[in-house]
Amino acid sequence: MKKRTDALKVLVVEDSKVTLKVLCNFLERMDIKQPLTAETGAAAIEIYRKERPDIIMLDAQLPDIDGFEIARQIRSSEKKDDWTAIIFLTSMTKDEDLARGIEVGGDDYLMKPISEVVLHAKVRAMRRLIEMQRSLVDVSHQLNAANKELQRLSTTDGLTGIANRRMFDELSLREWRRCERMKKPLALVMLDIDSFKLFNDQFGHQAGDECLRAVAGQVARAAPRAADLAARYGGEEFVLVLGETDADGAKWVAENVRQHVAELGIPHATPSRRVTISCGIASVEPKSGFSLDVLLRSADRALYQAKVEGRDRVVV
Ligand code: GH3
Ligand code: MG
Ligand code: MG
Ligand code: MG
Ligand code: MG
Repeated sequence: MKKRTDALKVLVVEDSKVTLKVLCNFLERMDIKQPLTAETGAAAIEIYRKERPDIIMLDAQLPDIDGFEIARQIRSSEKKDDWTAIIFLTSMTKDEDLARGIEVGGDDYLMKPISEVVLHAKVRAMRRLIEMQRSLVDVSHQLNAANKELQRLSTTDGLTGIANRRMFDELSLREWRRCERMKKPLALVMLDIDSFKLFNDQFGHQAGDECLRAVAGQVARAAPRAADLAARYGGEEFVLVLGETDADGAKWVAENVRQHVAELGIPHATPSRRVTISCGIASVEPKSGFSLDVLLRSADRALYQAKVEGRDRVVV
């Protein structure tokens, strides 16, 4: 990306060697060192592609491609944030020629012979526009970066770094619809840390936060496919969205997470002496009469059942 203070790169396109020399001398006397030059339309387009000059001084009448056509080609090939100032230099003096020059994408239209004073003034005016355009591009890049960061912040859980509830709401619905189209089952796994209130009471809130981060890491490991999602559902509860997965597949995944969490070996004041999780599973092939909400409630009921049955287990 060009910086606002970068020197101007100017391309002069002119088939008369004498005029070309004069124009280059004018430019050099206003501190535009070694302007690029082209004596044909084909050469002009090639240099434009390679060098992306800030300004093109463009003779309208050239031996091969005419200047208006060159301007049209440049304008149609410019990408977003790309802009080259085009100043026509021509001996065509009719108002209609000027209008056509602007119409095809020219920014200014000067009639020959051109005085050094006028050329310098016009380049200065164009420099002002170029600097404005560069600042706009800067601002738009900053806005894009800020937007991306906002997007990340609004979809990520600050404590654990995994997706938050909002992201879950959005992506689970998308996945539900995708599975509906594919006629494949969608599974939800609700995971909840066992006796976590006691953990906080015993070891403090900060240790509780550490524990949440460690468990979140194991939950995230269980969602490696693009269609999977691991999210913090709230408090010490997590959820896995597993596309194209039936209850057996989800059970296998949940069993793995349950074991990995136990293997973290985080000490706890429970009978098992370590932090464990309980999981509830529900899976269904999305169709009318069912909804994501129903599936979620069903997974929640299974989780409640896992708690009732003694915790540290998976219930479908
Ligand atoms: P159960 O086995 O039935 O799930 O019991 P529990 O104690 O885990 O469940 P309960 O809902 O009674 O308590 C959840 C606890 O999780 C209470 C709350 O303080 C704690 N908690 C929720 N969010 C956070 C957090 O961000 N950090 C910490 N340290 N604790 C949290
Ligand atoms: Mg000419
Ligand atoms: Mg609870
Ligand atoms: Mg709990
Ligand atoms: Mg809970």
